[in-house]
Amino acid sequence: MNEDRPHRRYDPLGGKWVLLSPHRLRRPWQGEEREPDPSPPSYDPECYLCPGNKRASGETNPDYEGVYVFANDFPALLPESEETATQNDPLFQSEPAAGECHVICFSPDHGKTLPELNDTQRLAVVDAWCAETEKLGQRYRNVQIFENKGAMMGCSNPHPHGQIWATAHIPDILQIEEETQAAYFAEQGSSMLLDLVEQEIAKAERIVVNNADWAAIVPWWASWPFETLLLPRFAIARMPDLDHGQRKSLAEILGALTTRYDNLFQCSFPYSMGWHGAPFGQSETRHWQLHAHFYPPLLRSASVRKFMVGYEMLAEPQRDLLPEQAAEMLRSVPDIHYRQAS
Ligand code: H2U
Ligand code: ZN
Repeated sequence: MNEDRPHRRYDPLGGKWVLLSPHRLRRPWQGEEREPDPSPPSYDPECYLCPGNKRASGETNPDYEGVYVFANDFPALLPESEETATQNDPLFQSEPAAGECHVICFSPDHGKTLPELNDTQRLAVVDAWCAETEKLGQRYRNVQIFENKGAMMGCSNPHPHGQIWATAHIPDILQIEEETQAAYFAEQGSSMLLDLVEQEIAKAERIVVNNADWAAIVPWWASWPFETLLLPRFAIARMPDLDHGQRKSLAEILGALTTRYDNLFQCSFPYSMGWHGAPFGQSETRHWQLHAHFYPPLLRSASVRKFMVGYEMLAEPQRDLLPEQAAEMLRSVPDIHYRQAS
């Protein structure tokens, strides 16, 4: 295949196509010349997530020292209480949606996001993700862990934090991944993402970083310019099943990946990231492989982003930069965070 020519690549996990137009932008570029962002303060008296500060609800945060999880004051979902009727009209269907929303502060330090925390602090975040998933998984089918980072992604506050939404229903994207992985397992007799991670490590062209347990790749079918998929190299369906060693190596690779993101354009790299694992209450999970998606919006600099508009909204995602080039760019930046280096 001539990869300089427009072509489409298939996403076997998401069950969709992406259009590649690499001839539009053949060579990798350097980020614009600019001053690196200054470090934010480690405490902001106006921040509703800093320790000891008042939240919008009027509640005061404790003087927390590590990770701090609290029930979202403006939850998108409510625990099952009043029955909302299911409606089966073919044109106007509806069903009740019960759930819970929590906020997770990664650190009391207002100015340190994942790449600037140390491995012990990142491990505490991983442990909290596992504990919350395990707890909520006893009551809900899906526990969605995610982090919205940066104003460009609509994040309301720079304090390092993520969110956890647990739902009684299985959301659409999880349902698609359930079906694509189950179909692959039925046809191939093996796990799609376990097969993929070993092939990607052997090929090496789309790897960003890897260690003995994990690999971060720019997927063959990535639609965002610097999109990555974080994959375990061992079979595992759900986050709470990670053992201590696998959590430690996860904390390390999370640091390595997000450091490379920040170093690419010397800015606090915006993204939405989140974890996907087997829905709870389902015993057959051999086809399911835990993984995280990182979707960063930036394209050529700290301020120039890719817009998913026009053709993307109406037809299918399109990209110019090859995933192989994006992986190469992320591999070639230093592995020490630029703020620590300067
Ligand atoms: P972002 O991750 O998009 O910045 O959202 C932060 C969440 O924090 C958001 O869901 C919640 C908002 O509802 N929040 C509180 O629970 N309490 C507050 O005092 C402000 C924000
Ligand atoms: Zn803060």
